[in-house]
Formats: sequence, C-alpha cells, structure tokens
Amino acid sequence: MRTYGDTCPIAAQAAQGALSLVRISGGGSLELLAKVFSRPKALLDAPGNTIVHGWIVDSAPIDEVLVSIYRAPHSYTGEDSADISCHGGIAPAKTVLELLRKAGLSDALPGEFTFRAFMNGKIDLTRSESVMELVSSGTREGLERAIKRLSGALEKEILAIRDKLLEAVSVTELYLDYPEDEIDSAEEGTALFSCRQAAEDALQMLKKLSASYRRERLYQEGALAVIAGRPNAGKSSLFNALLNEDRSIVTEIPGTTRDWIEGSIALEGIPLRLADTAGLRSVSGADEAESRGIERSRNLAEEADIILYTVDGNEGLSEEDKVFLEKHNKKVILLWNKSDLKEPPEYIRKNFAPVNKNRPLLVVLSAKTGEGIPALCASVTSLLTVRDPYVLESMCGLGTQRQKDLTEKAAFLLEDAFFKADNEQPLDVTALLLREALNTIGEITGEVSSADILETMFSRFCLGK
Ligand SMILES: Nc1nc2c(ncn2[C@@H]2O[C@H](COP(=O)(O)OP(=O)(O)OP(=O)(O)O)[C@@H](O)[C@H]2O)c(=O)[nH]1
Ligand SMILES: [Mg+2]
Repeated sequence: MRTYGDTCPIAAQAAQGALSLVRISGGGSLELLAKVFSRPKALLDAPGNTIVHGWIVDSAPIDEVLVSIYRAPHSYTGEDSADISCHGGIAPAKTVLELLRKAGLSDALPGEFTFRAFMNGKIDLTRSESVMELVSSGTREGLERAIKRLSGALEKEILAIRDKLLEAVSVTELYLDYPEDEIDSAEEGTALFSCRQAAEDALQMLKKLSASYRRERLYQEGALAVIAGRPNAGKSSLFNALLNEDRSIVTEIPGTTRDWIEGSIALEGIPLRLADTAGLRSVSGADEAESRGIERSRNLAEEADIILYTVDGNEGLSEEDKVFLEKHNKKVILLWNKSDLKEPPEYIRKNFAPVNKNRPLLVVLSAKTGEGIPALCASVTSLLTVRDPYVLESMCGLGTQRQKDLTEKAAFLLEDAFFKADNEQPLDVTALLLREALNTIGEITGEVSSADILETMFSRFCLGK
C-alpha cells in the first residue's frame, strides 16, 4: 500500500465544474503523461510555467486539453508537475485519470500534493494547514485570515518566538557544558538573566497567540445565535427579518413555533447560525408538542454562543424574563421588540444601560418595521468579538486546534521552567524544559515532526490538494 512520503509520480482530480482539473506531480510524471498525449515532444520540450495544447489519446482521442507545465523546483509541490484542464462533467476527468493510471501514475492520497510541498520545503505546516482553511472559509473575512497564514504571517510569528527561545536554550546549554571551575559567576548571572528575559518574552508571545485562537475560530466556524423569549414576543418575525426571507411561520397566536428552525447569515464576516425557537412558557399551559419544543429551546439556549432574548414591548418584562436573563446574563442581548407599538420605559433603559457591565445589552427594535436591526447586528458582533487584552489587531492568529495545543504546551513548559528556576532547581532541569519548549514550537511549523503526526494531519485534506 502507498504511504505519504513515497515520491512516485501521482495523479488526482483537483476540481470539477464547467472544466475539470487533473493534477499530476513527481519525477517522471511528465514523461508518463507524454505517453498518452497527442504532442509528446511539445510537452516534453515545454519549459516550466507554459501551457501546451493537445489531446489525451488512447486508441482514439479522449479529450481536448490544455496542460500547464511546472518544472521542479518551481511548482506547488517542488517537483515536476502539471495541471491538465479537461472538459467538465464526470466522464472526461475520470477517463483521463484511468489512462494516466494505465500509463504508470499512482492515485494521489488526500492532501498528498500539499504534503510533498511541505516535504520539499516549499511551505511550513502552518501554511499547509491554511490551505484547508481556505477551502472551508465561509466568508471573505475568514478567507482573508486564512490567506494571511498562507502567506506565512503565522510562520513568521512562530519563528520569532523560536529565535527568542533559541537564545535562552543556547545560553543555558552553554553553561551546562562548561566545567564549573572555569565559570565566572558574575558573568554567568548576567547571561542567565538575559536568557530569562528572552524566555519571558517568548512566553508572552505564546500567550498572545493562544488567546488569538478564539477569534480566528469565530471567523472560520462561526457562532450559534439562538432567538429565545416568551410566546408571541416576535421571535419568528425577527428570525425572518434577519434572514431577509419568509422562513418561519408568524401568527398572532402564542405557541406558533413548535420545533426550532435554523438559518445562516454572516455578520461583518462572522458566519452565524441563527435559530428560532419555541416560546418559553410554563409547560403546564402547553400541549405535548409545544412542551417538547420548549425543552429543546432551553437546551439550545445552553449551547448558544449568544442568545437574542426577545421581549414583547407591549407586555414589558415579566418575572420569567428576569429569571432567564439572570441565568444567562453574560451571553444575552435583551431585545425590546415591537418598539413601533411601545418604547421601553425609562427604568428599563437605565437598568440595561451599557454602563451596567453585569447586565445584558439592551437593543430596542421592531421586527415589523426593521428599526433597530442594524443596532442589533452591531451588538451581536461586538459581543462575539469582545476584545481580549492579549490579542493585538495586527497579529496573525492561530488557525487550528493543533497549533493551539502546541502553543499552550510550549507556554506550560516555559512556566514550569521558570517555577523550577525560582525554586533553586539545578540548571540542567530548567535547560531540559526550555529545550522541550523549543521542540514543541518546532512542531508547529513542522521543523520538528514525526511521520505519524504528518500522516494524520494530511489525511484530513481533500483529494487533489
Ligand atoms: N407591531 C408589531 N408586531 C409584531 C412585531 N414583531 C412581531 N409582531 C407580531 O407579533 C405576533 C407574534 O409574532 P411571532 O413572530 O409569531 O412571535 P413568536 O415569538 O415567534 O411567537 P411563538 O412562535 O408563538 O413563540 C405576530 O402577530 C406578529 O405580526 C413588531 O415588531 N411590531
Ligand atoms: Mg415563533
């Protein structure tokens, strides 16, 4: 069975639409392609970064194609490779692939092209991972953040941390190697002080990076916003207004929505899953279907990243509302709906004024007229992207859980090293921890890596990437 790390010529379909793309790579791959190409000499003589027109041929012509030629090392994988643009649909690419297989090319494994790019030093692991992030980005902001990582911004930040740690490791290891009687203790003190400084800097940088992950995930994966509130508050009307379509049934009868409905929107680049739920009221007044719906609403509110708690302005705030708000406080925005009928009284505005940091934000709106909806959108984004003092806007954040786990592991090792140093443990104990932290940082970019970790990582990629 083939594994990652083989260098044989490979092929895979990389795209399908009006045109299909079949990608090949590896030493000898162009020669194998030439065997099934109508103009083998033109193909083999073509310099890198040129396009050759011709036909894929078997006993009869199979498809008219354009072949983009790349010559090692100036290609995505760093090997000789080509992209074959075939006609779209299923049959052309499938038949071309079958012929290439017959000619001697092997089927590529998922992510194998990117794996080869990594192995050939074209990109580090953070950039490889960003390739998959790009593919799954749902909004332009998500895409731009992944592109930043693809262009190497995260790699640069990790390398800056590595350099700081390298400085610390080299000093500690130097003193470990020195015969004790040759050490000038004043000099050693100064050197170890600057080593500590460098390692402290590295720790601060690691903490900032680790804190950045939440925000980056938000733009990639989005958040769940649940619209909750008592029956008839106008939840479904708001859901429809935010989605800009007539999705959820609206009537004047309380208890209209039974099961929850989900829709997707994007708010300032954050993908948002929006859920309309059954109105919350004491289960004794509800039939079986409604009470099950109410239970689901409560469960969904627990899961939510943010709750848009809707109140019928005509009715005002009830005891039930107050209990709910108290319970979910931190992730709630209080929506005073039907403002076209009744504005909130002064005491409500005062109680929920933005200065009351431990109270939910108040937004006054009318799902009917649309007034206040832009303010709601702004409040949702500001609650979701609440500023973390550690995260700098200019920073390129972490893109994957793997990167986050390693960043936290390295930070933990450094903190442990400082603790041991402060508690008079010998230098060799601290040095070992610093070295381990350095290796952990190396794992983020792939400078330090093991075959099984790489295989697990790249096997999650799609075919042809
Ligand atoms: N005047 C006015 N009426 C509204 C507004 N929002 C909703 N309504 C009306 O209030 C009633 C209830 O609206 P829904 O959107 O069905 O309320 P709901 O919270 O989904 O109700 P349940 O599904 O029963 O829990 C309907 O008659 C709506 O037309 C608003 O902003 N202004
Ligand atoms: Mg409803």
